[in-house]
Amino acid sequence: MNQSLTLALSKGRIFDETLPLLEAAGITVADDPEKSRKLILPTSDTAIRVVIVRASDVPTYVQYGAADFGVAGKDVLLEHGGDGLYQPVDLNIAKCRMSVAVPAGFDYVSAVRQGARLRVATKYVNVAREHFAAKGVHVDLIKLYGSMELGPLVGLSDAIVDLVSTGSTLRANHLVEVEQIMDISSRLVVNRAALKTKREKLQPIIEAFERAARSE
Ligand code: PRT
Ligand code: MG
Repeated sequence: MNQSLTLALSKGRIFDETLPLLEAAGITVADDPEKSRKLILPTSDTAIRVVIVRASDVPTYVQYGAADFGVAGKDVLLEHGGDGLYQPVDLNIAKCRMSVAVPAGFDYVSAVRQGARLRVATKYVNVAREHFAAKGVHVDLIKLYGSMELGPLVGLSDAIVDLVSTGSTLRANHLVEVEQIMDISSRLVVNRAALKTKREKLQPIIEAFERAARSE
């Protein structure tokens, strides 16, 4: 039986913070994706390779079985929907929160109280739609793919929904966090079919990740 595995990771914080978990499972990756242009990285286990994809594409690769497993943020998984994915472990890495932010001086509370229709720029339209619907706030959602912080500065939107970790990006752009929607961390995602056909090879890795994540 073919028990070789492909792991989908994005470069940057997810790659960096997954390395120690891989090491806990006895797997090391020789290449640094920041330096190498390779998209397929071998590991110390000849049966395991890492593919480097965009953070928001990780669930898609795993869903279609192009990767057997991967690591993706809760933000990305909520937008993707999670079809075909088994999500066994919250890895507790790449932590941040998803928040509503507005320009300093914009009275968000009064705007909401008065039932104003807010223009909200975000990459996270599904989460944002649910959040504002649950609060009964009327919003026009404007889909962006990045640099949400610019939206209110150039009059594209009244508010943004974005990820915040240190808060320095908001501060640098004179925005203030007015609502925290949810805490975000990254999860291990596994292709549902691979979980059955490659269980022997996958299970020990899932368990090692679980133990390592718990002891963080
Ligand atoms: O950057 P790229 O467009 O290639 O893709 P990406 O932004 O989806 O990937 P990446 O690697 O930046 O993020 C991968 C995952 O890391 C996300 O899906 C989140 O789950 C998680 N994560 C954790 C974060 C942050 N912290 C974070 N701070 N993702 C993005 N940010 C950004 C945020 O969008 C904002 O622009 O950092 C900025 C805010 O940071 P502070 O520290 O200034 O508050
Ligand atoms: Mg980014």
